[in-house]
This record gives sequence, C-alpha cells and structure tokens, in this order.
Amino acid sequence: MERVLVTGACGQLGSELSMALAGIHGSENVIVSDINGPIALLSGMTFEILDVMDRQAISEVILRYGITQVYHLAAMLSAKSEQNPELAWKLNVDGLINVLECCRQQGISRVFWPSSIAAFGPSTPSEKTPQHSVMDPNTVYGISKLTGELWCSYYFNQFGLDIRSVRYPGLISYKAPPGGGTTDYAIEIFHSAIKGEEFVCYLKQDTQLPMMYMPDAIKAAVQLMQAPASQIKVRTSYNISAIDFTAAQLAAEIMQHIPGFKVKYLPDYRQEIAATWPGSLDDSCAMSDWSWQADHNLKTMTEDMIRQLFIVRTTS
Ligand code: AKB
Repeated sequence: MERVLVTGACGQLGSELSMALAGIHGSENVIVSDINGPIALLSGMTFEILDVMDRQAISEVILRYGITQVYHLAAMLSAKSEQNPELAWKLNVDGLINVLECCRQQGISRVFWPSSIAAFGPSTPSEKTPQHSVMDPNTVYGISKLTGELWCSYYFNQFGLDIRSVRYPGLISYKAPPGGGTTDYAIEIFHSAIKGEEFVCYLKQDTQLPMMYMPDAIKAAVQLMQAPASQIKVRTSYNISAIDFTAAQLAAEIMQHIPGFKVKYLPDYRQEIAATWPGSLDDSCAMSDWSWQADHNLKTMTEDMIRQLFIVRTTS
C-alpha cells in the first residue's frame, strides 16, 4: 500500500492528478498540500499547508503520514516567473532540491516531478524535437526546468532515488484554472467562446505549440509512475506529445461548434516566450520505454472542453 504526498495540489494539474491518485490508492492514502488552500476539488483528502521552500516542514509531513511516494508539483509557471525571476528560481529549483533531499533521507520509493517543453530554447530544432537535443532555454522558468531535470538525474545516479519525469506541453482543462503559463490562452479561448465574447489572443495566430488535454496528462503521470524501474531509461525527463496546433487552428476548431466566434490577435511578452519553444516533440522514447500514447486529438479535446464548460455554466 502506497501513502502519497502531492505538493502544489491546488494547481491546475495538482487538483486533477490528486483526484486520480485518490481513485488509485484510496483518498485516505493521498495527502494533498499547497501553500494556500484547500479547494473543493480536494475534498475527502487530508490537506496540509506546505511551503516547499521549508525543508523541515516537508520532512515532518513525510514522517507524520508515513509517505512512500511524492508527486512534487509546486512551481511557478513561465509567464509569472518572468515577473519575479528570483522567486521563481527559489520555488522551482530550491523547492525541488528540498523535496529531493527529504525523499533521499527518508527512503521515499518513487518521486514524480514535471518538467516542461520550456526546457528547450531558441536553438532547439522546433519540429519533432528529439528526446536528446540542444537545450538553451532563455526564460527563468525554462532554465529552472532544465536545471531541475539535471538535479533529478543526479539524485538518481548518485543516490538511486527513483525519480521520474515528463516534459509537459501546455495543459488544457476545465476543472481548475491555470496559473500564469504562456499556454493559458488555449484555455481562456474556450471561456470566451462559450460566453459569446470576442477573444483577444496574446500569441500570434501562426504560433504553434505542443498541447495536451488533461486526461492525457494524468495518464502520463500515472503510467510512468506505475512502470517497472527497469523500463525507465531516461532519468532527466521524457518528451511526451499529444496535440500540436497554432492559435488560429484552435480558433477554427472552436468555430466548428460556435459559429461567429471572433478572435483578435494582440501579441504581448508571452509571444516572445512561446517563440523560443518547440512546435512539436518526438516522444518515441516514452512510447517505446513505457508504452506512452495520448488518447485525445484537437477534435476530441475541443468537443469535450465545450461540452464540459457548457455543463459547468448551466449548472452553476
Ligand atoms: C507554461 O505555459 O508555463 C506551462 C508550460 C508549457 O510548462 N504551461
């Protein structure tokens, strides 16, 4: 029986991943934590206020609940990180090292930590970016993710800590709001569309980014954590891929359901961030090592997002 700790559990990924983990391990075995909260989505699970910059506090929570696995999700996303680079570094890198060190000291059996497409940079080949490629991120978030990947690999090689990671694309979901990412436009656009409002997009219409629907993001984390250790050959972070689209392609797909929906393009500083990220990733290593395969494409994701958001709107 596993006892699981999730950090950053109130976030967009954390809230839905915690619910999935409660379904797998039992809600009594999933301890959810965040620096703020709790939120309604986490009801039924034990909640702890936890600042991952406080190593002692992490250690105490692990000990108190007999934790055996950690999903460390607390982080600051790309757009927000550019507003406060020093704090982003402290949270994303020092926070990760605190978690790794507590896990090492307390013999945690498995750790999950998300990296991002942001770990790549302007010199990276932008189409079908290989698993092993040039990595020269020029955002503080991207630098923190690349550094984090190296720390994970170091803890695996030096101490045998079984830490596993994926490079998430932009995540699209409707249950919990995103928190300061460059890819957030791909969620905000749906909210404008169902309200019948014009959407002002902060990316250029032809900017293509790798994206993923939340059920696939959850599937990736769960599948990677359940794979036998012998199958995990990449100890930095795995490329995973699902749906690659430009802002204009997403808008056109939404217009299939909501004719007359209008989008205006007014690029801001986030366009510069997006321009340094790949447009698509080669995820063949994840496919062959632990049988990764996304389920959702642009059509099925868009249909489901619109259906779910209309349900939320009519029932609230
Ligand atoms: C962001 O936009 O910052 C995140 C990411 C791609 O890691 N969604």
